[in-house]
Amino acid sequence: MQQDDTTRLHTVQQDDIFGLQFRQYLTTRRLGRILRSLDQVDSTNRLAQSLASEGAPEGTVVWARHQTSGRGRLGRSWSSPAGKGLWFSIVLTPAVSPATVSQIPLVAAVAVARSVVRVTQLTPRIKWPNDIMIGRRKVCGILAESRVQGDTLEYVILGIGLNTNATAGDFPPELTTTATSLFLETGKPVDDIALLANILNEIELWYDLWLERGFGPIQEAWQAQNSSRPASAI
Ligand code: BT5
Repeated sequence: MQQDDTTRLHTVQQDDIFGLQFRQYLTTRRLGRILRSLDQVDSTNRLAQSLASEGAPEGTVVWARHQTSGRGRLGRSWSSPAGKGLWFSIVLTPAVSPATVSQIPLVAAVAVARSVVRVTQLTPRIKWPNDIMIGRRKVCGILAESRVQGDTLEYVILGIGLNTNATAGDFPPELTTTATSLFLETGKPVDDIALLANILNEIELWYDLWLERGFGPIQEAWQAQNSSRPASAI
């Protein structure tokens, strides 16, 4: 772990205001029970990876208000303006074959899309395999990075970037016609703490379902989400 990560790491305690508010909404057994909250980090995926390699338990979440080097897939970057979105990563240690790891972004996409529907009444669409779109604009990107030793999956870092309160001027010029945020779509400010807890609740439900019953229910939910039916009707 880099030195400045350690100095800025903060584990949410029951007794601080942020922790109380977050825990009021959180109904999970594992996800988010350990939450590392930072003002700034290069990449929450990079820090979560470092924590996982030091033995951080399943469900550990790293959340930053600002990422200076947020990453996408294949070396692409993820724009993460301060306080304008949810930029977070979850440590997962599923007892599954490494071959099934590619399903995890879709598990997360189904869960995030359902939370977005519940909180905003918007109708997001999941673009295979890891984007959530509102109309033709991207509101959320998902990046799963895993560590495999031999045939064993050691951990997966599930990184999620969701534009919540960003306005058009918060995006770099190349994204102004392709990106959107929940605020831009609804005109209403988003309570990031409540939404983060809500998303973690939903991811745990779908992740447990996936562990128990495999990809079938996820695929059905994805297809239903992308048909004209609202996700709440699934
Ligand atoms: C993704 O990659 O969409 C995965 C993004 C994952 C970001 C999260 S934030 C928390 C965690 N920590 C990290 O360091 N990363 C994860 P990809 O499919 O490769 O899409 C990247 C492309 O999306 C870029 O090349 C841009 O075109 C576009 N993009 C970048 N930032 C965006 C934003 N904020 N909103 C919408 N589109 C964006």
